Amino acid sequence: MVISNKQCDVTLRRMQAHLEKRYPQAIDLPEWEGFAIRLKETFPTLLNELLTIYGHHFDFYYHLERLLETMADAWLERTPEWKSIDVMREADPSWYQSGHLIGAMAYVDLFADDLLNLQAKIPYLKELGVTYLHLMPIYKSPEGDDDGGYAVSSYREVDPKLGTIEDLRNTAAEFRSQGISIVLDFVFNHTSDEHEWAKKAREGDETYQGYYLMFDSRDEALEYEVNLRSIFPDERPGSFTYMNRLKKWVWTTFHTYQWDLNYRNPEVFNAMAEEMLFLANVGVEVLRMDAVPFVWKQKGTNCENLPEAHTLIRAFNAIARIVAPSMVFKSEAIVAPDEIQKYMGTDECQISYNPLMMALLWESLATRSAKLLRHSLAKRFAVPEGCAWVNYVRSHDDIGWGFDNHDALDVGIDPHGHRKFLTDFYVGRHESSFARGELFQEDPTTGDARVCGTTASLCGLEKALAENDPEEIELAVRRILLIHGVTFTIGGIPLIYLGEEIGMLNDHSYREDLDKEGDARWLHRTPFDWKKAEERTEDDTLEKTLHTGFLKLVQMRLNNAALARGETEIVDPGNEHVLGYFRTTSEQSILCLANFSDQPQVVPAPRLRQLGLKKVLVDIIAGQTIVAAKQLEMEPLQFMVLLRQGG
Ligand code: OTU
Repeated sequence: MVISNKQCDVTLRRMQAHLEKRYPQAIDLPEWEGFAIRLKETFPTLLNELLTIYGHHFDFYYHLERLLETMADAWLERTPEWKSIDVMREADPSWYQSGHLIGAMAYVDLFADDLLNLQAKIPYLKELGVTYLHLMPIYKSPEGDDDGGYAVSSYREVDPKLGTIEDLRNTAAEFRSQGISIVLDFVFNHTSDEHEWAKKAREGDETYQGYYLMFDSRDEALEYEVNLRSIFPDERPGSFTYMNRLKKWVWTTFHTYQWDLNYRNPEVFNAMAEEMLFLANVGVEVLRMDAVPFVWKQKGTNCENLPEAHTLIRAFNAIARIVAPSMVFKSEAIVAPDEIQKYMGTDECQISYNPLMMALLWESLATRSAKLLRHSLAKRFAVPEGCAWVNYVRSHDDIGWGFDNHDALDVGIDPHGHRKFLTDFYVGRHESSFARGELFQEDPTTGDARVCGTTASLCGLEKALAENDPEEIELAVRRILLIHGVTFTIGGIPLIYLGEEIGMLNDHSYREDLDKEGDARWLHRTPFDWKKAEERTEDDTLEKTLHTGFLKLVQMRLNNAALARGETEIVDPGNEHVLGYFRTTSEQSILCLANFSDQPQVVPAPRLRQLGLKKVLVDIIAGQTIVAAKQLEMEPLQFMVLLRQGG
């Protein structure tokens, strides 16, 4: 539905008049003007997005009015400090691109026991240069199995084991004052089956049943299910769960206790907007939009990445820009490469995980070749204006081999066989493997499988230590630093999964825990080993080598404008084992080279010359001046950051 500018103005005036009448005291506030200006600017976008989805509802304007009340309420509750940060960010809306962000993620309980203790870990994080901290879901959730917190029972209550909502507010404020932005999840595709809404729905309340997607018969559910992909096939095939007391089939894309929300219902959108703004007011600066591809369902499609999913996110984004402009969205779309970037935009998600590069960094380590990585990045690394990648190698989730089939075919790789090879490689079933990972959700019908394990274990450290092989230990350490070398320098926000910097290994104890044993992702969700972290300060320890390597990457990023915010250009260094890219600003040009082979490699000098480089270069990683007369020699798994002498 399209609306004329005039109709839009009329609606805006109606809404403004409504708010002014409802909040007579607010319009006298000196800061009201700021809110009113943002409302005026962004209202047309918000209205059009909502009309696209809900325009056919007879009570559309009733819901719109309720939404604006929610927005005004949330803005009024926002603290003066956050309102001032809003003003600051409005003047510098792409602050997340400035290059100062260095990300880390952790489970509060595994890293620090609880929120209060987390504040005591600030010095450790600051030492590592962290300025962005993603706390894995800290919300109230069912006892026992709760999908690592992704089954949310209340967005306004903290898991009592971690603290209270007040503790969370204080923690966010403390981190903010120390220069660290807090990132929290907006798990908006589903709630847990213990959320108040779900409980009421189960008791037969039809209003709340309308919050979810429930079908009376298996056949009705099947009409959708025939086109759906099973996300956790090990747990249960398909996407529906039978509620025998209700005699209904509930849509549960993920686990049986995670009920998908029904966004066709405008009340659901409004209710979730309220929850989102509540989180904004707690002090969130980056909101991680969980499971974005799944939020809209349409019969006859696979119910992933539908245009309406984008419309919904843009509507949420417009609301955030009006009420809490200091908060930006991070998209979590672990989908086909063609789809990932569609979620990026200053009016949608300003930043996004980069799962393609993540998967291909592992692919390159396994094959010892940068062929597919280079080809895919050259095609797909560029992001829309005002957007940034979040570059990571591991997260709390599994690794899926999400490269594009055509990209693989372009470089002579059979995509299907290659995926199988990669899975075999990382679960240690392949003879050339250095990795110790585990299988996740092998789907016997499609043959798809994913992989779990910590960075260090997948890079070969676990195996090398077990075999007490110093050479292999050295190579494993190099692999860890090589792939992080890329995430820190290629452009975007690097994200450390805390523990990587000290080489934490897999934790097999999850198998003895009934709530976890079916989910191999717990293999790499290990309690942070503070004793091991202490070892970083002792000479000749592995921890020190790794940690120092990370500190070097942090320093390099902070000290080189081109690495922090230059343009990225992927180049062909004339050796298929080596990934090469320039980072360039008007003042500086840097060439990064990553050798994925565990053998020495050379980059031919003529190729370097062709790329405009001189014979003498400075590698700021090794701290060495290099003369590349005939060729540039690279050690096994070496990462180089090359500067020209004299700038
Ligand atoms: C996300 O992941 C979270 O990261 C997971 O930890 C949760 O279990 C899940 O949502 C449910 O909340 O399928 O294997 O494209 O790939 O949302 C992990 C997005 C997942 C999905 C992603 C999902």
